[in-house]
Amino acid sequence: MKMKKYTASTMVEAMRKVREDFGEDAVILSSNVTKTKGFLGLFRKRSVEVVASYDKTNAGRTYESQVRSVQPPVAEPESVERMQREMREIKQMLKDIQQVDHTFEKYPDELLPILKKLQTQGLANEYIMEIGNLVYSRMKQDKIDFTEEQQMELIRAWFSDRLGDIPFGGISYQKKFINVLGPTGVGKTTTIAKIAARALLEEKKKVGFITTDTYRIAAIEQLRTYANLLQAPVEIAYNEEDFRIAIEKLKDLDLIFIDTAGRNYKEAKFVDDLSKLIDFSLDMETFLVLSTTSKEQDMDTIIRQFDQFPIKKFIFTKTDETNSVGSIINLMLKYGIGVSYITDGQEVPEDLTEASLEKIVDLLLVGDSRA
Ligand SMILES: Nc1nc2c(ncn2[C@@H]2O[C@H](COP(=O)(O)OP(=O)(O)O)[C@@H](O)[C@H]2O)c(=O)[nH]1
Ligand SMILES: [Mg+2]
Repeated sequence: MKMKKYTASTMVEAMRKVREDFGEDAVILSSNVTKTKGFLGLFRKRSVEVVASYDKTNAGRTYESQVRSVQPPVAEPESVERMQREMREIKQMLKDIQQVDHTFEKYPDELLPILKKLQTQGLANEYIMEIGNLVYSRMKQDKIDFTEEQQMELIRAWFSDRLGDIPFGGISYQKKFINVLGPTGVGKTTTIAKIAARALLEEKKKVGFITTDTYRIAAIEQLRTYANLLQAPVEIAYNEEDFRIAIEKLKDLDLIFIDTAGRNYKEAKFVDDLSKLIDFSLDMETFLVLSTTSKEQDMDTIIRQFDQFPIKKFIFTKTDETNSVGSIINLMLKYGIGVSYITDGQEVPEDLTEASLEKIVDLLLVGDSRA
């Protein structure tokens, strides 16, 4: 097929040139009218550009039908819409493909369910990869596919290894004061009521409470209600002086639980107030209460805000309200701080479990710390 471009000042002239070369069998491939720039819109020149060819298969057809046959199809509004929609779909598909999670693609299929479960639980990817590498390398070494049970055994071994040096377990009963700190509404008051009830019922200890949470009447009443059930005394400390008097009053008890205010501890001022009010030099164990329903990043911020206090262990609450408890492991490994209790409900004292490595791992793998 021969092809040639013609330029002329009019279409008639352009077509005359085409016919000269190709005769009546010429095929017009495209035609275009352009205007050259003039001066103030005057003296503008028109220029016609025609691309024509000669194709034997079209020989004998009329000029008009040939022109029509090579014109690009006129896009109907409907088909423009369809094309736009298809373009959008293709773009979305490309995006989706780029976002496919390639994290676990190096592992065999039978490992994926457990790795994905750990990911859903919010365990940090670096730990999931360590676990994946461990199990996969053992599979390659033994040249077998591991059953779920065999995988679990290795995964538990990984946790024992990594969490082996971290302390677990409840109050020691070696210290007279038990102090709970933490943000608003995480379950501090409920949790000390649970721990105190256990100490009284199971260990036959004489218990009492001091509350420094004097910002809301309801908070004092809440603690009083629990204390009354246990027939335990409650002292209210509005300031440092009150706190000293309360200690004196309760000095004959075995265990004194200190409830603190739920304040927004992202503000450093509240952390300072706390350090003035409570005498941390006492014979005291201090626990930081965090709710597993919080975002890990927020928990992390709180932990750093409280780093001036001697946090012995964490207490993690509300595991009944979430399926992602990977943050417990992430934070323990990050700060090297262990867990004393986990709580999974509002019932006092039932919904409290003394933490151990096995129970935490059960909570993560089986979804139940009481398994
Ligand atoms: N679902 C659930 N709710 C809890 C748990 N612990 C405490 N709560 C509830 O959380 C709310 C706040 O508890 P509270 O002890 O007053 O928190 P505080 O402000 O930290 O003292 C109350 O409604 C408690 O009953 C738990 O483990 N699970
Ligand atoms: Mg409270």
